[in-house]
Amino acid sequence: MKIGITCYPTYGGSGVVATELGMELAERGHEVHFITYKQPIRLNAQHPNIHFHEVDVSNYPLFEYPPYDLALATRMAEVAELHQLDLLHVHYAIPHSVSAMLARQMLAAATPARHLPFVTTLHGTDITVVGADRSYLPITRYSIEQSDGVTAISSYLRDVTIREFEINYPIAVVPNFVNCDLYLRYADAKKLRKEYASDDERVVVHLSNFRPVKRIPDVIEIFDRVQKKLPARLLMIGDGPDRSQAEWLTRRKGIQDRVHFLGKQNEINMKLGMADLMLMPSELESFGLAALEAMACEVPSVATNVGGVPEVIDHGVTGFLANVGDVETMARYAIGLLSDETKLREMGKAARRAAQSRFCASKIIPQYEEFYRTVLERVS
Ligand code: GMT
Repeated sequence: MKIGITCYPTYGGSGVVATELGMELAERGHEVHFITYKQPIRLNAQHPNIHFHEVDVSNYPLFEYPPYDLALATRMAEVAELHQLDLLHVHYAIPHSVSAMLARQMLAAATPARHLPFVTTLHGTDITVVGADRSYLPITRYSIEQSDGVTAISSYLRDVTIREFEINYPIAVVPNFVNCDLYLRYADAKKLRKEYASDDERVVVHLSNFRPVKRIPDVIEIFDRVQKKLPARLLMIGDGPDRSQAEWLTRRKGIQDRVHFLGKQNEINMKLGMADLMLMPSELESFGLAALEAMACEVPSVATNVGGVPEVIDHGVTGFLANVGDVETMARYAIGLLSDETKLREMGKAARRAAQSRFCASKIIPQYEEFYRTVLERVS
């Protein structure tokens, strides 16, 4: 198949999922065209089946708000025409599904027999935060209903979308996935580990885009309690608006030497593969991709019992869940686990088994391929 993929290329899990999906599809012989305003961060564009088309947004002074969605629609139609795409797959509804809808209409106007189907994958904040804003809700709902196929990354998100948006349209659940051959325990990562921690210290990790929904101060609060009980370091991977507040908090607590703000990183698999525990105390997660990536690396998570997280983490088996803001309980779980090597490694192994049996790319990519085939059959 020839597939056009659009996502937010720089921030957030939806862009990561879209990029990994494109690379996996390319590996399986499909021709994949990324249509985005920047090259996606995790994209290895060297593969012969992968093509990248940049969306150029004109910045004429009259445009206080440059119309990105229109530029995107135009580029989608151009690329679809030039490369005879079979379908578009957009990740994150706003504004990508609206642009795809316009591209489909433009192509049909030029060639009435041409119906370029588009699939929309809902990731979370496009529904729970952005879509719930009255100014975006009607157009989001419309573009979801106009899609030729809709998927959500968890049952939680599917149910919320149907309930809150009153959508009368089938939404398939295709969960997020991880490349289990790449994300695994790195026994030889001792050298990398030594860059941050000595042999007697535990390595705790947090990975996100440092937005308020991630509750970054809670990560610091939990770690502060942990490091009072046992020798440990915290790796903060990623960047975003709440990073400086967190840096300030670590200084105020006098733990700045134990907390490493690494910023945006490549080779996340290596960093996770040498860690002991993941902290994910988010206000909301429709899925929690960071926890899944950690699980594949035999790293259990202490996380919040929200949204789709219980679909990923089995409380007491592959990690621990607590209520939002309950840093005491989360610290207690973290300390209990980090001070018991046998339990920590057992839980890590259970986490990897769960990732392998339910969320490996090799299991999920065929579901997307099947979904595309169904859509194409329906519209042909
Ligand atoms: O919260 C983020 O990291 C950004 C956001 C996005 O759409 O890029 O993440 C959402 O999609 C991820 C990938 O599917 C999920 O793993 C996250 O749980 C989800 N975030 C929220 O629901 C807050």
